[in-house]
Amino acid sequence: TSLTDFAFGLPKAELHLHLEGTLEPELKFDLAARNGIELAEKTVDAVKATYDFTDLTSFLAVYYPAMNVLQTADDFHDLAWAYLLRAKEQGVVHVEMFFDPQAHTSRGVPFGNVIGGYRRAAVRAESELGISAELILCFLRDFSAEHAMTTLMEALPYKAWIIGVGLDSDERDNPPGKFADVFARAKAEGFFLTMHCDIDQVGSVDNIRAVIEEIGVDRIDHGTNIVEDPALVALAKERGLGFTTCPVSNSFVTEQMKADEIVGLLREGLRVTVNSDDPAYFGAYVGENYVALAEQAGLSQTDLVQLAINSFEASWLTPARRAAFV
Ligand code: ES4
Ligand code: ZN
Repeated sequence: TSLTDFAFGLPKAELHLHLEGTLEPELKFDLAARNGIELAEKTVDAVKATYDFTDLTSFLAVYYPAMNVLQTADDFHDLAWAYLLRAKEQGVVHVEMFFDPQAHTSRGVPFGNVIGGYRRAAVRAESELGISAELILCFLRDFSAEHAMTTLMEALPYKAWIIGVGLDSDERDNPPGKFADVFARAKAEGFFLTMHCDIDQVGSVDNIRAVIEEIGVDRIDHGTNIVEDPALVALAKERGLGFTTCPVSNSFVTEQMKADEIVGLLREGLRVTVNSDDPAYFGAYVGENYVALAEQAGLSQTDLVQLAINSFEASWLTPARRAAFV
């Protein structure tokens, strides 16, 4: 349809994308063969049959074990490169990609393999695809604050390759304040800050308040439960905070896309963006997320243009580089 063509053709930034969430079953088989790993599921259909998520916990229980096939720098490069080729087809011209180093270092993979491979793909994207690509180091919130701090120290030699830090994984009993010191140190080192405030988590709106008022984030990942507190919505608007929403992801980890919340915030003038989160698992890359939201909420082409403009305005591009896009 023309809506699909329009959505895919729009130049856009993707700001909420987990590289480990781009592992398609076909590449998983290739990497397993290369590394001599035996997989329980033998066919693409058998792998996809395990993508039967009802909430965040059941998603994460599939997501982490799949990463065992990622071992060498080439593996990480190939994963990111496959994503960047898909992103190109979806109109992505700038991307800020999350990666989860602790999911790899905790199973014995050197930090350098992870970032070395990802960085090589990011550099290649600029020269071969015309996509500017940056990396955001995400801490796992169900690991300790000490482990996060150790990971931040491991990352400092690679500071020039990392634009910001984030926080993901299981939000229950792992509120933002647990990582206040880590994020204060990251800010002092010059990193931009963002944190996940996942959909409908216990105490979600309290966590959103904390990331804004206590952590001082530059952006919020998901965060649409902010609609429960109009005063906080007003503050986020005043600060021009970006929200990286992921409609199709929402429909997997809750029962719906949360289109009313996303579009409501967009209409109120907040810097709402649309992204794919874990596209290999949720079956939708960023263009498909624009289309899904547009169809669900009856968005116009003008609305889609606003979402694309927001994606650059909420990005961490320097003003000079941003001006090349908007
Ligand atoms: C994630 Cl949907 C979601 N929530 C929290 N952490 C994540 N890591 C990858 N996808
Ligand atoms: Zn996410």
